[in-house]
Amino acid sequence: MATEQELRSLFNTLDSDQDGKVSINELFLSPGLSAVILAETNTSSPQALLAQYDSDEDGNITFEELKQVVEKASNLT
Ligand SMILES: [Ca+2]
Ligand SMILES: [Ca+2]
Repeated sequence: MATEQELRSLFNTLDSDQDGKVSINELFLSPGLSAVILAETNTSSPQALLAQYDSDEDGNITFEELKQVVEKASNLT
């Protein structure tokens, strides 16, 4: 379960270069944090996570994309 605030905080931590997008490299560089997201969304790998989150397929996850997936998973309270 996650609130939008928690999600934002998680996103900011994942976005280590602070460009407003989480790339696949940033997911790999943050294994502990990506594990939290993996648990929230029932995906099995950073690649699967990116494929699921990246709705416009530009190779990066924006906060809006992250939020949409968590909302779909009904984990956003
Ligand atoms: Ca980034
Ligand atoms: Ca995207």
